[in-house]
Amino acid sequence: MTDFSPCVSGSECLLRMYEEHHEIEDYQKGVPRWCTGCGDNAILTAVQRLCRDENLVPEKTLFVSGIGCSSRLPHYMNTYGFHGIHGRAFPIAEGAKLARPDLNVFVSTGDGDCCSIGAGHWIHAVRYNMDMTVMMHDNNIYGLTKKQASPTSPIGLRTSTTPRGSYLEALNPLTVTLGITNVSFVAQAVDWIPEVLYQIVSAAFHHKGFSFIRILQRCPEWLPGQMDPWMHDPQRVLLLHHGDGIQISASLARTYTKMDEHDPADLVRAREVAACVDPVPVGILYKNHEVPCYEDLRYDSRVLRTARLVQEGLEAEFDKFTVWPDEMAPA
Ligand SMILES: Cc1ncc(C[n+]2csc(CCOP(=O)(O)OP(=O)(O)O)c2C)c(N)n1
Ligand code: SF4
Ligand SMILES: [Mg+2]
Repeated sequence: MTDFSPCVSGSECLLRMYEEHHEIEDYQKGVPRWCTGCGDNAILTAVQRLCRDENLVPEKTLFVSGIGCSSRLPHYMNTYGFHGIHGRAFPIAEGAKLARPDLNVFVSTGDGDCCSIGAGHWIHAVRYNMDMTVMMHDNNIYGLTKKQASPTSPIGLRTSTTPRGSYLEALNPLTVTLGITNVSFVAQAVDWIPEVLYQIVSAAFHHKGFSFIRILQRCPEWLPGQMDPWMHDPQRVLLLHHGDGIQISASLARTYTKMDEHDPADLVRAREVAACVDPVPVGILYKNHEVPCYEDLRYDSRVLRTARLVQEGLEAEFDKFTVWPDEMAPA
């Protein structure tokens, strides 16, 4: 909240308000290049709203991504951003968080980026449990590279790499994440229910630890109609609600009548719910505040890795390998 008490003049108050209070436009940048109807637009809107509602300082906020349509998200945030390399969003985000634990770190990754090339990093990132909000945009396909099968493509899906239909059962990112040591937050959202998507992104942001959200995301360009069965039939969506999870508004309850009270502290039940694909469970599956964050184990998080500290550390390391002329050698 803005503190006006020490202001010496009205103009200073106004200046302070201008500096400290942010509108949604303050987080918006450029015009998204995603296709019309792409679910990535809804995800972008949800995080921009969250930044506005939490009044996040843009200079203390970082969006990291890998490669893919979904990974373009940092370009549209007026914060710091790192459009990384394919499958490597997690190690980049982890490095940033370790060096600068004061930053709000968000990650956007695709189903290919996270579950194919980045799968090794995904497993270890869950185990390291560093404090960041992860949005896995799952459109069941490689969108950017024009319709190759991804690990989450359903069996039988015809793609450019599986013209006769994919042969394997889809990987379930929720059950995988829930099986990894130190898992601390897992949720599922869908791009077409913005009210719940927003609540989940907000809960993930407030959870201290690695908050993994799988978001079912429409790709009308390569898989038109892929999510229609769930989007057009509210009976095929199971809303998970709880005092420590998401709240269902009266208007939402009128449309989505299939609901379950699910306690996010119950890991065994979370794994059962996560295995269900129809109806698709939407809500917070698991939350555990007790898992330590790697950055807290490694460092006193109050010590910021400032440019000066980093430079001193690097110089000390280089000095170990310096061959000094005799007269200059340190005593
Ligand atoms: C090392 C490497 N391998 C392959 C690629 C090509 N490539 C770019 S994006 C992509 C898949 C993207 O799919 P996904 O992560 O699901 O993102 P989407 O485009 O669907 O949002 C691939 C294979 C690459 N850029 N780098
Ligand atoms: S190709 Fe698919 S995922 Fe990529 S921008 Fe278009 S609709 Fe979105
Ligand atoms: Mg994809």
